[in-house]
Amino acid sequence: MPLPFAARPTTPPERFETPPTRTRRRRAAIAASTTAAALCAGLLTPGLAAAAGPEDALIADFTFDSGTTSFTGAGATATTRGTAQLAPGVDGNAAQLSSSFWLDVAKTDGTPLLAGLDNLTISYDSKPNASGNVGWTVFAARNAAAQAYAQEHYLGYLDRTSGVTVERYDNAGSRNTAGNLVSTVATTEWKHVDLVLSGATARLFVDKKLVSTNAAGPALSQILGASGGVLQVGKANWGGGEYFAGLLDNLRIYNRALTPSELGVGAVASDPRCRPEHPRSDHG
Ligand SMILES: [Ca+2]
Repeated sequence: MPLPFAARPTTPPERFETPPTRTRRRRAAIAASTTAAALCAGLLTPGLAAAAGPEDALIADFTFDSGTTSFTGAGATATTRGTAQLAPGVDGNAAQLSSSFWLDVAKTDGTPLLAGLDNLTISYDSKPNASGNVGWTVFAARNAAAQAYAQEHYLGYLDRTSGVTVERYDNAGSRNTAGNLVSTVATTEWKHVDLVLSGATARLFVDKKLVSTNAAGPALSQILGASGGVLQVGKANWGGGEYFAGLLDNLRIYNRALTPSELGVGAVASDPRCRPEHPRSDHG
């Protein structure tokens, strides 16, 4: 909603009419560093932050509201495997995933979506089936080959009505579970799940509440390797395939770690970038 004229700031936020150049970004960085306190105040007050927002960081955006053979959004394409099944979702349609409908995701030009990324945010809404659901909503692996025990190389979710586990594996000879995240928040209803990766650190939010933090996982680029690997929705490559059974909607992937404020999470004051020793640096 627009603010009344009198309430608008006297110095309007810098807005880019065209994609910002490196020089313009540097200028913005300098401006940002001199007004870190103001920007952090903005983070604490939704609607006042003027910096590039989460939408600028989107690299995949699937609403499942149109399409059947494939779904597109934010430069990514999810290609249907099996036969697409859609059902009423959080907004419009949701993907009704199962062993007969899952998705391969890549950039629209066919190249791996997650290549080279260590900072990432994955968000979605899910409503798993209460039974017959292994839980693999999102599965990013080094390649499409079947996984081998104690040699796993993937980041994958096990999303069930009993809770959510995120496995981060880059194993070589033993199963190291030190980087995993576990939520035991049980629900049979729709829930919103955000996973924020910052290198070795991962934070898992369910319904905008932090449920698990783990600072000891392998970075995503280490898991996926130089090629960038594969990204699947609804299927993991264990044996002949293990699947998610249930509804998935609003799958969005961002190429940086969104802040608590951007996630709509309350505990903004804990954002380390709002501490004096960590001026904001995401403009450069
Ligand atoms: Ca939808």
